[in-house]
Amino acid sequence: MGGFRIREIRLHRLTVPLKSPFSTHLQTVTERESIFIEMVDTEGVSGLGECVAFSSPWYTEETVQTCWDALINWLVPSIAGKGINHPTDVGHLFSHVKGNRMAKAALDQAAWDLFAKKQGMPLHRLIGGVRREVDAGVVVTWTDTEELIRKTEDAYRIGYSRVKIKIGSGTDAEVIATVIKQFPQLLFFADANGAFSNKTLTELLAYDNLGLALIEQPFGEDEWDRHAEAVRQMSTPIALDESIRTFSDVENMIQKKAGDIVVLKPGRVGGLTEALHIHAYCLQHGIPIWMGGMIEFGISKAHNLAIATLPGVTLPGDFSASTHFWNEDPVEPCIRVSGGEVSISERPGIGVDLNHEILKKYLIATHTA
Ligand code: OSB
Ligand code: MG
Repeated sequence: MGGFRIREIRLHRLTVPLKSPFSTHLQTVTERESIFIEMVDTEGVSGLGECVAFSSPWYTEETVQTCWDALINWLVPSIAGKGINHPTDVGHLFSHVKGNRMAKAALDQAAWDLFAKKQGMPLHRLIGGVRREVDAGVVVTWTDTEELIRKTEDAYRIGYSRVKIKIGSGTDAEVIATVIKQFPQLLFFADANGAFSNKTLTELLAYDNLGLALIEQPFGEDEWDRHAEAVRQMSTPIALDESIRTFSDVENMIQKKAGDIVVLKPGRVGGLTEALHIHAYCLQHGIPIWMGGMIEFGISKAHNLAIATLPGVTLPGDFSASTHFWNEDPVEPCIRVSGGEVSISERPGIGVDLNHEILKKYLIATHTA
């Protein structure tokens, strides 16, 4: 019941400028390139997915171009015209393609959205969500203390209850301590994106006992032992982001005690099917999860919001209003933050549609199969 047969898969490749540059020690992002997937079944029902790779490999090995190639040459052809009884079938149809998880995730997501629509059910209900509202959280990038304080104050005024501050190897821990003291009502995360990779643990220890709710990814993605040492020596919880590329990375984290918390990015681990697998495993092991962001559009954010309604997703994720990054997000409705929360759509599927008017302004290529 509720299965479908794929009639057509449309790829929309687009580039949208960010409202303001997103600068970290790794990269400055000024425009966001992406691939949207529209999967249409024989009855004309469609599902949406979004590829979260970046234009260049500064954050992950995959890029928009590697995803575009993998999708067109291998992934789309292996599911075109196929009957799908359940979205978990999609992963099996990809079993002959190694890696390329970001490309796979976009199709996996589209299949889940389509499947939920066929059931006439919102995705969050289909997967067992327990919340109708999700806490909003915003990320702050900054170059000087003044900018950090101004942006934190803006976040507080808009109603965010959680602020994620990007830190780099040159960041002064005292500055972070000052901001935390200035906004006692806010929950603070610090995201290092591996900046402590060529530093000593002593330098990281300066960030302990500042009042941070967690420190995200202090070391490199493969530095399990160094993360385990940080977990042993610090009272601030360590959350792993870049290190969590697959289910077995989560097993590794738990076995090696290399992290206290998982930052889940479904678009990076291969999609919702793999994300649900990780979620169930973390719940079983008492490991908190929160939903990470990658400067996405409303399709990926809607998929992530559905997962954020699950039990055990207890910490506020990277869910800011669409207007935080975008003048125009090519989907509707846009994400709104009200009273520090985002409400979850009760429409079937992920609850967002393409805004073709906006999309066509930013399209750079299309492919239909
Ligand atoms: O490390 O969480 C990260 C953006 C791009 C790549 C990596 C990261 C981020 C963010 C943005 O921190 C969070 C968001 O989308 O709100
Ligand atoms: Mg991160």
